[in-house]
Amino acid sequence: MKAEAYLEEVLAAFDFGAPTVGAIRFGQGHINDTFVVHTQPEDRCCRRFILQRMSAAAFRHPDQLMENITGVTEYLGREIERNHGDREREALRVIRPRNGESCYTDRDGGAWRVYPFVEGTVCCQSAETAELFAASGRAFGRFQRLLQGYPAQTLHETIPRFHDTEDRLARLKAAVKEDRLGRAAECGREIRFMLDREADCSVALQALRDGKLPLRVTHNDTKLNNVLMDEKTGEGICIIDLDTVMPGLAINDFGDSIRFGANHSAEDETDLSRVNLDVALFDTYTRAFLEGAGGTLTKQEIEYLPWGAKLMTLECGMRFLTDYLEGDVYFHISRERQNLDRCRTQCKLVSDMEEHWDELKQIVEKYSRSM
Ligand code: ADP
Ligand code: GN1
Ligand code: MG
Repeated sequence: MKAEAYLEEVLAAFDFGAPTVGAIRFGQGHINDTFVVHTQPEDRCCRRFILQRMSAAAFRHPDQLMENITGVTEYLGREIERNHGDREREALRVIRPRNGESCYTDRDGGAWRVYPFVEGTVCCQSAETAELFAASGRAFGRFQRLLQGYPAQTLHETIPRFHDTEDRLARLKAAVKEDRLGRAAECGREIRFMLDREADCSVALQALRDGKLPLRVTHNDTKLNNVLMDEKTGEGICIIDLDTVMPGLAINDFGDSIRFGANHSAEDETDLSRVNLDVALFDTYTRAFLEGAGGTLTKQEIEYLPWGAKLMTLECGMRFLTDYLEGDVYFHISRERQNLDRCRTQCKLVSDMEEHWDELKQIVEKYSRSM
């Protein structure tokens, strides 16, 4: 059922500290149902909260997911304080429902959570300026650094095999074979594009298996719109969307940001001539990410950064295509063929990365040498 149908029940389950005056849909995430809740305290102006129904299609165990998020946000809060930061602004904080759990389960089993709205920030859908993109890179690099000491083994795998690119390809092949909706015929070019890159799908995983890349606590969904930027200074303030914080590869956190931000087009742009990898933005982000990570990454991780970019883009393309073939059951869509269009932009970006591969390698070498 649509999330709106539960709002009355859910709003009553939390103590917002003042009467609520409404909840409206908010943001441009593809996964959760997000609302902004307005309250009206008697003596002060309106306070806002973020209310989210976690996607049941994406997350099978919301309790485990919330255990990860409460653990990570409390840890981040302490680290931020230790660094003399403002934990209320720089880290999310889970507001528990009246029953004391970490989230509220509605009458049909939907899981809902609340965070304070981080005020005075903006959420960008594209890298409007290189400075903003750099700010997001520093924030994601810092995230990596702050969580360096977090006990990774205590984290649940909220989505099994999330960035297992080999498995993503296997799932695409299965969807093509089943072709539930008869859509495979119109995606011949995209399917071939993915199959032609089967060997690539193993590059990072093999490096992990060989001990060349370490497992770290990673965010795993480092789109530009998952970092809130200070509306005045443009600084990356708070990393949000912590649903996929799990043990993973730092190169994937780097790579997903490049996939989404190092270009000037929307993820579902239909005019592919407008979809181009911006190598200068790749350079900008690399420098900022490494600066934020402050020595956390090994030389080998830095060397593999271009692979992170290519693999996250290829994998995301496969996921959009799989979802299109399966009937758009995972990524929210607002129009027909949106997931196919999203897949096509990813293919275009992968091609661009291949074309500029030597330049990308030179950029990371340049920063690796200067570290
Ligand atoms: P999804 O997984 O669906 O992307 P997100 O957790 O990223 O969900 O939230 C969707 C959008 O809601 C974000 O892109 C951002 O605009 C907004 N948002 C989420 N949390 C906060 C917060 N604490 N303060 C302000 N805005 C937020
Ligand atoms: C989803 O949740 P959101 O909108 O930030 C997805 C990412 C994809 C992204 C593509 C949990 O991100 O993995 O890369 O869409 N999140 C999940 O835009 O699957
Ligand atoms: Mg998001």
